[in-house]
Amino acid sequence: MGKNDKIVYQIYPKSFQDSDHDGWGDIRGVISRLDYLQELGINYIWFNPMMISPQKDNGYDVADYRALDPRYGTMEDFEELVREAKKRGIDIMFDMVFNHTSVEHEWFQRALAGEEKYKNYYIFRRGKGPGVPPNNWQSKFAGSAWQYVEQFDEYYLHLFDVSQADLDWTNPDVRKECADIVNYWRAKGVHGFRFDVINLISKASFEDDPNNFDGRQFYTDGPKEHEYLRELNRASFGQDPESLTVGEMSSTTIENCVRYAGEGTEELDMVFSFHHLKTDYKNKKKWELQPADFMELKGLLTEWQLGMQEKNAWNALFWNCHDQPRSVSRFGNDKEYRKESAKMLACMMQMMRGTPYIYQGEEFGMTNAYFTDIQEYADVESTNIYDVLLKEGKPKEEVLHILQERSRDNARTPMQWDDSENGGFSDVKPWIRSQAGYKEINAANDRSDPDSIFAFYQELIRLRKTMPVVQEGLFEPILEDHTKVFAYKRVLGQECLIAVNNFFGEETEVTLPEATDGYRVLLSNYGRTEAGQTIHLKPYETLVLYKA
Ligand code: TEU
Repeated sequence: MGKNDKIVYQIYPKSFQDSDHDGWGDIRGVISRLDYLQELGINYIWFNPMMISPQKDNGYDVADYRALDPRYGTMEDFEELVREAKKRGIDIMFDMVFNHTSVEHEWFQRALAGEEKYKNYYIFRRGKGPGVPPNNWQSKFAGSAWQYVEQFDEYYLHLFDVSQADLDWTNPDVRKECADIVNYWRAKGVHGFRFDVINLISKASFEDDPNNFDGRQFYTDGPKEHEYLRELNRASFGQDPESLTVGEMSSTTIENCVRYAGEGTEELDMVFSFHHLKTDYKNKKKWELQPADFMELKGLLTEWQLGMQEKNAWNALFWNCHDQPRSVSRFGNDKEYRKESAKMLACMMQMMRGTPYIYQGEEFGMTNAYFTDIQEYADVESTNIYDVLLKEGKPKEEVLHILQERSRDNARTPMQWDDSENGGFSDVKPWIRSQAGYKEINAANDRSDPDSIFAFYQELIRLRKTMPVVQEGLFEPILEDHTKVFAYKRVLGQECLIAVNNFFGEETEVTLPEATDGYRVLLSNYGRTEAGQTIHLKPYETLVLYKA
């Protein structure tokens, strides 16, 4: 499958590099930064959607799957990008948004115009009575998941924004269209595909959620999921031995993921699951804050490592993406221990079994944006929830604080290349404000330090590419009861690697289950060169030991 030595770098194209002075990132901007990515060592780039879109949800509302939004560039620019990336040993992964389309998509427009064929591409249902939607499901972006269409006296389903209408995957024409779109991009030289919320495409039924939750139990990991994925695989990327695929799995289970990403199940190569990124949700609610529950985090990561490994299935390894606040602000300390904790988090994640994903800016410790005014936010989820929380009676200061911790825009601010205007992203006002701290936190500044976070990432990537134990070793948790440290082994034949990670800003001690004779230090964020069986760890210390 060729996934073992892959390291994927995620580019949020709107915020990576502007080359044509419109405050909006573009493909030529990416081309100008390929040398940087080659130096980092990654071998795949995942791009968030760059197709034609009204941008209600930053490109996840696709209006034409085969055309690039001209703000990103032309098809020629894209072809050049594919060639230039390939020269540097880098492949391209595209984002396929197949649970829904924009309501501006031709299919939806033709549906509205009364063409039965296209109406059947979507999920239209009668309401329960005048003004009452078909069921009580809630949109993930707040409010009912149903939108009334007067001329049909029916509602259409939108699990996300009202401008994102869900496709009806029970319709074989829809499934064929999606496979054709994948094949279209394959012909352009794209080998990688990330499938957006792909475990929501099979809806089990349309009944009311009896528990008054959002309805997810009826549309998550639905009855035909595995069948649809196998069909898509066979009809498209499965024909490419070089393909690399990942499914974004919302609120999923290990039981389903061992099939989505199992060896030989002919579905996908790997999955993104999000349970570990909810350990700082109070009562499982995204908009209620609490510090991350370390033991829960450790337990979940361990459970997913073991559960997937047992069935020969494969995880994507990640802390960050365009939907998540920055990990160093969330699970580390973005002030006095920013460098140490950024390195520790990276090492802890990337030495596990799976394929690492690095989100732009993570490689030099970008932090949350800490916007102080609602006007600075662009994300539809953030602006919607702002209104909802105010209506619920929360004071404005508190709501702004919640957004500082939880908004997706924390990850979406312009890439901080250097200390020039807007962090070197653009010389005109960017579509979203640059972070206040870019003069200090930027790639150039980080790299001027011999102990840079960037250099640490380079080393992690080098280990992934060259060491079979990192690629294939079995994961084995150790020190499971330690309340400050996440430690594990990776074992392959005689080879053994031990990773020890202090998650806290205080010193702590560990005693490993075995003597460390024969082990050497492979990686340290404190310049440690040797370690005995008992180790006194510094704040946010990470350490990797290795024995052949
Ligand atoms: O996200 C799916 C998703 O459910 C979440 O990550 C969501 O953004 C968050 O939990 C809301 O609280 C994917 C994309 O990654 C995201 O950017 C899109 O907005 C969404 O699908 C719709 O396409």
